[in-house]
Amino acid sequence: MEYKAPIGVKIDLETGVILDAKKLVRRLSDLKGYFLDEKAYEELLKDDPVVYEVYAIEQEEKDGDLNFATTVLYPGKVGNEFFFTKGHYHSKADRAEIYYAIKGRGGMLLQTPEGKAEWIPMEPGTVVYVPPYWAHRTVNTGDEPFIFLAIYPADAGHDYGSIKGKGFSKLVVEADGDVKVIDNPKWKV
Ligand code: S6P
Ligand code: ZN
Repeated sequence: MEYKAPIGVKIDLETGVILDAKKLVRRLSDLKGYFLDEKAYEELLKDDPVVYEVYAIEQEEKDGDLNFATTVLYPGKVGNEFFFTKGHYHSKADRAEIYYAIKGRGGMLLQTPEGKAEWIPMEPGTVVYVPPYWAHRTVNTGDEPFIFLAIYPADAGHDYGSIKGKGFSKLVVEADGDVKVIDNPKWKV
C-alpha cells in the first residue's frame, strides 16, 4: 500500500491566501451574462475588476478523498446586485460540501434543480452545510473582502452550465441601504 503524505498548510486569515495552492482569478469579464443589469455590467467592464480569487489544494478526482479551497470575494455591485461567485452544482450532484466563513460579510444562495432557493447569511465563524443536489453561490454583502474556506469531495467536480444558462431564482441586492433577497425577474424553470 502506497500512502499519500499528509498536508498541513496555513490560511492567512487577513488575506485568505494559502501559499503553494493553485490560484484562480475570476474577473468581471468571466461573468458575462450572470448579472441582471446588463448596462451596469458593460459600464463596469471598462475596468474589468477582479470579482474573486480561489486558492485550492486539490487531489485526484477519487471517491473518498477531499479538496479544500479559500475564496476571496471582493466587495462591489453590478447595478444594485452584489458581487457573487458563478455558482454551480457538483458534477456528481449528490456530493455535499462544507463552508466556513473567515472574514467579511456575505451569505450563500442555495437552490434545488426545481428552483427552490434558500439564503443563509454568513459572518466570521458561520459554518454552512451544502447538502447533496443543491447548487451554491456565495455573495459579498459587505464593504470588505468576504473570505471563506470550502471543503468538498475530490470527485465532486463543478457543473456550471445550468446556473450560467438560467441563474438562480433569487437575487441578492441592496435596497434602501439594506440587503434584500428578491425574486429574479428573468428566472424560468
Ligand atoms: C468548490 C467550492 C468553492 C468554489 C469557489 C468559487 O466546490 O464550492 O471553492 O469553487 O467559491 O465559486 P465557483 O462557483 O466559481 O466555483
Ligand atoms: Zn461546490
